[in-house]
Amino acid sequence: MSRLTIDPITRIEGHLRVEIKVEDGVIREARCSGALYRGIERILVGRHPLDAQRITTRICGVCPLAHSTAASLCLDDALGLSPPRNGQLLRNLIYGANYLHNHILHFYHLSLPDYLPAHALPGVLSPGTDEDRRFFREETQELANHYLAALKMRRKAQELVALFGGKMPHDMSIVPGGVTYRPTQGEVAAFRFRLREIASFLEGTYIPDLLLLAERYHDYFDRGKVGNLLTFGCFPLEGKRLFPAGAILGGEYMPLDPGEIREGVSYSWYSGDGAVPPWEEEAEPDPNKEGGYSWIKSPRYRGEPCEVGPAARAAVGLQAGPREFRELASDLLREAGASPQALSSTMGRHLARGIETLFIVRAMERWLSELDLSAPVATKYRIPIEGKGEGLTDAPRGALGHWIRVKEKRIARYQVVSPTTWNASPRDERGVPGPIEQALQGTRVQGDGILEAGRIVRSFDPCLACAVQ
Ligand code: NFE
Repeated sequence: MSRLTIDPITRIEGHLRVEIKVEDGVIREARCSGALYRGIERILVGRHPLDAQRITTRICGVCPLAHSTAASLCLDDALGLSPPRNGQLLRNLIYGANYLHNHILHFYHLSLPDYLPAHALPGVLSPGTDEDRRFFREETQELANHYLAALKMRRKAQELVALFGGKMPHDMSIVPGGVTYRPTQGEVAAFRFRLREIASFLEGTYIPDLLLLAERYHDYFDRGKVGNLLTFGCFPLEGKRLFPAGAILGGEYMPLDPGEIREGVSYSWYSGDGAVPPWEEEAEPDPNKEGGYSWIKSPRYRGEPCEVGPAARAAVGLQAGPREFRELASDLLREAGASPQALSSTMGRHLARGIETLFIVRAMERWLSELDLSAPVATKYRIPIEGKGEGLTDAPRGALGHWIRVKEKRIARYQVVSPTTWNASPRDERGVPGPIEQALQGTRVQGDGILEAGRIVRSFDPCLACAVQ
């Protein structure tokens, strides 16, 4: 049996360490490890409740809007607030822009290098091998050109955030009760212009590139599978979410019951054992814990490890989403020659990201046209002496939850369970591996496994800055 440690396996977004054991050309065992402790939840205790939104946006430079949104939903709940329709639309537009940025970044800059020869992208961290390259020379050149074009599109997506939300990465706009800023007519026009440019890039470049990748690497619809899927849904408007919440366990769709979320630390460097609801968790850091191999905890839904992210949103959307989504997802699945069951796979995740990126950009064009620039964008609030709140949304990488307890007008407890906590979690108290570990185990590999493991793990778009708090 050979043993390989890939550290870091992530191109940016913190350091994820993955260890695989390969025997007879198959990954027999995989372990994911988050090597950095943050302590953000502890920093929050004793502070003013509104600090939760300002501080948690600093968790991550890639998805700060996700934490801004989850914290604001959490404080909306604790303070009993309902943002006006205009505030909801603006929140969705700002957050949607961050989704567009994240998915273009993931496809072109974090994943494509896994499939292109190293010489095509000089200076980019390559998997260390040029095996299994399946594009013609002209296609390789074109994809490398699109790698550069995508950098411009990312800048435009960041400009969208800046127009309504303030300069990235620290938006100043999404707050409890709505947003802080009512854009001008000119800013709406500037937003619309950039959004159309991004939509053209998605339709004319990203989706064709994605379908080409899916065609050449079609076998990756059978690699890196998980099975159980979970989403909290996202982009609420008047009580309905553009992507519905729900789970698929053992192939069965079910609506979300947040009371079924537990977080365990059996193999994590924290005191304690067993699994508790996040809002009751009191685990203390314990770097010398016997059997521990990660700072990431092990969230479970109904006791099961669940993959979160675009595959979960697409699979649940196909069951319970709007008709436009079901049609778009079915069309692109058909074009890629894949079934809905193949969404939870290496290539399925890439395809699901493409489907939702198109769906989101179309929804954003609609939301923009619905803005009323003379109507309020926020509601007033009062800090309660005691209270509790829950903020559930989906971040680009999957289900994100924030939970708060307020006592004497101060934060008594704050918990964050982020997408990569779900996906990169270690084994739980029953010894069941986390989703990425499951996706790796059983995979047939050519050499030492570095190529296949990189492609599989990076299809989840792991972010370690978010995974450990
Ligand atoms: Ni740091 Fe994030 C997203 C969140 S992933 S990128 O998407 O929350 O754990």
